[in-house]
Order: sequence, then structure tokens, then C-alpha cells
Amino acid sequence: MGRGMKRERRLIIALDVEAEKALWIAQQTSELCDAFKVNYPLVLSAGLEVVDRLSARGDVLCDLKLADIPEINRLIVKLLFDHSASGVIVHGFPGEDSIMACIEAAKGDVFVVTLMSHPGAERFLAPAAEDIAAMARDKGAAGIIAGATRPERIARFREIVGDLMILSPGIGPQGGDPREAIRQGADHLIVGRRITQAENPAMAAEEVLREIERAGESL
Ligand code: O7E
Repeated sequence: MGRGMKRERRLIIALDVEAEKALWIAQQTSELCDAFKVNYPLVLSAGLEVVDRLSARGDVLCDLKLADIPEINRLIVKLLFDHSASGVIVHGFPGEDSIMACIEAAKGDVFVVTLMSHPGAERFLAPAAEDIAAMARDKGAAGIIAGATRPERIARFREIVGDLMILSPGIGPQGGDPREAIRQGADHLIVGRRITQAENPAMAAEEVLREIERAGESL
């Protein structure tokens, strides 16, 4: 990934499964996505070596949603890039010094979470999300995360962040519509269970790719 995530497929696959299945899915889908995303369930069960192993198949985005003081964020970011991560995801609410520590320590992209996709995000994140997006832009993040379950907010984030990347999770089981997220300005969809729980993950990924293409054509 270096600095600058690919924007060819516009799909990131969230590998929230155990290690052997994650590696198997990565093998089936490496040509169908721009990156794999790993989160705590995989990293805590398999260790950071799984990031090294996955990186042989494609770019790996480490989604540990860092939310600590700058000194600790810096140590974690360094560890993740030492294990071949291509990008990291951090929370924006701890403030600009915590974000800056990540950006300074990163050897790749830093993405900042703005508005999450679940219902509970309404109370604390929804009122602060645009401010967080502006901070991510001003501090030099590569992009932001904005849930597909509130597509109308994505259009506003796009106005705020200009040409930064917008990655959007929450489609499928969480209720977000891939076409709508793309139409409102998302660059990439982050998709987990719809692909990882499918009998044929590659076919499920191809189906999502067709939806992304169709949404792009109707813009
Ligand atoms: O619902 P699924 O199975 O498609 O999985 C969604 C993935 O996206 C899962 O890994 C979860 O951690 C992540 N996600 C959300 O679902 N909602 C959010 O608001 C943010 C994320 C996320 O990926 O955050 C950082 C990118």
C-alpha cells in the first residue's frame, strides 16, 4: 500500500474469522479486492504473524481502532507496520495529538473513524463526526471511515474531506446498501460476513463488485 491505497476494486474484505479460514479466503479473493482488513478477533487469536502471512496475498489494513494516548498509539502503530501492515485504523475522538502520533509513526496509511455503523453511534459519535472528519483532513490522514448505514452522512463527509478516501463498512447484515454508499461518495466498501460466511466467498465478492460497478455507472 505504501502511502496510497489502491482504488481498483473498491472492495476491502473484513476477515473476522479464524486464521486458517482467513488465509483460505485471502487466497480465493486476492484478485477481487484492494485490501484485507483484520480486527481484534483474528489478531488476538492468531497473533500479529497472521498480518505477515496475509500480506503475501495483498495489502493488510489493521483495524485495531486505536484510541489511546499518543505514546501508546505510537508504539502500537510501529508494531503493526513492523508486521507488514499497509495501513491502520484509529479512532478520532481521543483528539489530534493521538492521531498525529499515529501519522508520524506510520509507514503507510492512517484512516480515522468518524461515524460508526451501529445504532449506538448515534449518541456520542454522530454529533462529533463532522468535526472528527475535518481533523482527519487537517492532520494529513489518508482517509476516514464512515458507516454505510447512514448514507446521507457520507455525502456531507465527502464535502468535508475532499479527495481523501472514504471507506464504508456496515453493508449486508448491518443493513447498509452498497449502491447507496457508493452513490453518496464512498470510495471503498468494507465487507465482512456477506463474503466470509458465504459458501463461496469469491462468488460473493464478485457479486459485491458488480453492485459497486453498477452504482458507479449510475453516478
Ligand atoms: O458486518 P460485517 O460482517 O460486514 O463486518 C463489518 C466490519 O466492519 C467489521 O470488521 C467491523 O469491525 C467493521 N466496522 C463496522 O462494522 N462498523 C464501523 O463503524 C466501523 C468498522 C470498521 O471497519 O472500522 C474501521 C474500518
